[in-house]
Amino acid sequence: MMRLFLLAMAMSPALAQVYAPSAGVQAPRPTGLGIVTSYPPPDLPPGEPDKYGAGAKIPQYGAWHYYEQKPIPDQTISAPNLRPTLDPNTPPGEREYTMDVEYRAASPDGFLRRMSVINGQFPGPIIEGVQGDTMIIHVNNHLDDPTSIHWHGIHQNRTQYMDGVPGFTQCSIPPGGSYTYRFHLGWEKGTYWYHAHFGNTMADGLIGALIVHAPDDPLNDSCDDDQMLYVADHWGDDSETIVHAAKSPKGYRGCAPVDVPDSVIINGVGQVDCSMVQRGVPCNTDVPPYEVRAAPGKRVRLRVLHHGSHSLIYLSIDGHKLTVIEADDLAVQPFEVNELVIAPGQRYSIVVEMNQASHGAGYWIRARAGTGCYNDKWRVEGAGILRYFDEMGSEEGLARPETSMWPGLPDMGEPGCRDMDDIGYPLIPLIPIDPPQTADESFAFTSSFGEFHDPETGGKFAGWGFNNVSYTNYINDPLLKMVEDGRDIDPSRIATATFTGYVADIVVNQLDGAPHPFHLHGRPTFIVARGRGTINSTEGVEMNLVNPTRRDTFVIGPKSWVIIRLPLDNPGVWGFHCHIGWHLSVGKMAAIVVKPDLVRTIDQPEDWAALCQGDPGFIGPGRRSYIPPQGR
Ligand SMILES: *[C@@H]1O[C@H](CO)[C@@H](O)[C@H](O)[C@H]1NC(C)=O
Ligand SMILES: *[C@@H]1O[C@H](CO)[C@@H](O)[C@H](O)[C@H]1NC(C)=O
Ligand SMILES: *[C@@H]1O[C@H](CO)[C@@H](O)[C@H](O)[C@H]1NC(C)=O
Ligand SMILES: *[C@@H]1O[C@H](CO)[C@@H](O)[C@H](O)[C@H]1NC(C)=O
Ligand SMILES: [Cu+2]
Repeated sequence: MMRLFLLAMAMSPALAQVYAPSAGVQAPRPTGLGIVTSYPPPDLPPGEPDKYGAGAKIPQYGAWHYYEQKPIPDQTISAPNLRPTLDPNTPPGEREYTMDVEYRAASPDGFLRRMSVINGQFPGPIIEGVQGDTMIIHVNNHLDDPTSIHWHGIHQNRTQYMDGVPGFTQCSIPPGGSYTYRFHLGWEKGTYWYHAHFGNTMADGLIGALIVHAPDDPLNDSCDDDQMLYVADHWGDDSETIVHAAKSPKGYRGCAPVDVPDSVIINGVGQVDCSMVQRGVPCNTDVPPYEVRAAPGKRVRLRVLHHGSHSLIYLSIDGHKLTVIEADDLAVQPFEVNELVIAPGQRYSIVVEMNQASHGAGYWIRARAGTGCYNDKWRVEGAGILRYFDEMGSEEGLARPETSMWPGLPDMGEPGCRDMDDIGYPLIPLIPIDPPQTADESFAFTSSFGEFHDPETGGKFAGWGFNNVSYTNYINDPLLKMVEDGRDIDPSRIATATFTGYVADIVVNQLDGAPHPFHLHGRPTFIVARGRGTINSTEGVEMNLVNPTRRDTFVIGPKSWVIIRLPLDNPGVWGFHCHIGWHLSVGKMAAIVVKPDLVRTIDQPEDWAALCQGDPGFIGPGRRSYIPPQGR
């Protein structure tokens, strides 16, 4: 506790310095493209600077690093809608959306860059449906790179070819191409999201919420106001640049894991320290923090969605307890916390009571990147403002808050860097469901950073994977097609578990000293056991088989393990991967094949097959796509 308190104290001056109160915050959404401060490039070191890592520098790593920036488009981003609006009692039917995927100029945290966004918005538009709907979503790719959209948490029951993972369940949508996703909402309800699944291009802005409403949603009338609260760690460099650098022997900014972000953004807005960013790029030192506005006296539901690429984010609002009511899409027995920890891919709904002040008052929203989980040298913190705001009230005199942080959760050491249900908040489902009491199959995954063997070249390289295999993405020969054709999945291509029974237990031993969030495609899973160290067998392990928590994305802490119990009621070839986008895009992915015989009975639409025109031997994003393995 003492240590926590010191941590909070230590951070306050930094906040004060960056967000010194200024007169009259303009509340409508900042674009980040206002006042621009540009630093001239400093003298380059002798010789040609290596644009992928060597020579150039960034101060955190004791050096400046330079990366070639993508050309800045003329058009800028526009304001997204942040409130779901669809009535849960709408009769189900066909619900149609169009997504234009294109480049836009943006400075989410002040640093000007090219982003890839949907319909000109960042975060992207909220896609909404009601239970029983058929979603029809047309995606038009105006980028110079391939893309695909994954519907995170949606089951894709009998439509696994619509899961949106290139090299897995489809071939990517080429530049200039279009594809229509069509899928049914079965028993899904709650907060989901969508994102690009090509490389880590979701980090360039291809993300948004997907909300499924239902008339019998236990959370349907718990609040007076329902708003998105997107949080993410953010980088000024383009994802392709970062992944390319991460795969080089030097790593990105001299570091293979791409860990410390430039900033943390809230609803797409943040404040980078412009004195620390790459020189020669316009940087706005005066992006106002994002303001979440709600009327005094109201109960506000904030749907927190972490769409970032690495850090756990520790979220708190000064002076306001957070009542957690939903974890991923799961309604949970409500509980109160000062601070919440959320990993990339996860969602939480929190209820905030606007009972502390009257119109005009502001409180800091803090989003601390859990950099202590992998590097305790410095901190990156994002800030937003919770503003008490009457609709009829005045815009005058809205000052920066002067509130201070309350004791939060530890972001390092024990019990830090772990999931909520691993630090004493069990996330008990509101509607109890016991998992099947026995499993008829089991499989174990071990995952770690380490040395991998390249079956093609015989070389060795450092990276991530499962069971000693770093995923090689034959992007034009998707795994689903292989299973359909009755071909075996080459074990040197990806670690694969194949299940033909009714229920499987999956053990995951996570050997790294830092936490990783794991996402299972296809359906939520029961988390029946967790522990420290490694386990070799499920025998004798005590499992929670009475209403355990169930979700689609869970963190496994440093050097720890998890057992998930998976009902095999959804035939398909499902991705199981680290949701740290920088790890996913360099091979930390496994495949779970459920009932291959049934997979073969499901036909894909013709336009699906039409996407697969490229060379089946071509390797897409994944560990060995661009740079041959380095002998290290
Ligand atoms: C919410 O769901 C309950 C049943 O769970 C139902 O009685 C109620 O009418 C619903 N409220 C709304 C606003 O749809
Ligand atoms: C893979 O296996 C080799 C040989 O058994 C071993 O040296 C290496 O450390 C393993 N790599 C990982 C990441 O487990
Ligand atoms: C479990 O496996 C690890 C690594 O393979 C091994 O070192 C350890 O001895 C095993 N433990 C048991 C109890 O079998
Ligand atoms: C898939 O559909 C089957 C048959 O309707 C159903 O029993 C099962 O629960 C569904 N599974 C998922 C994960 O939605
Ligand atoms: Cu990871």
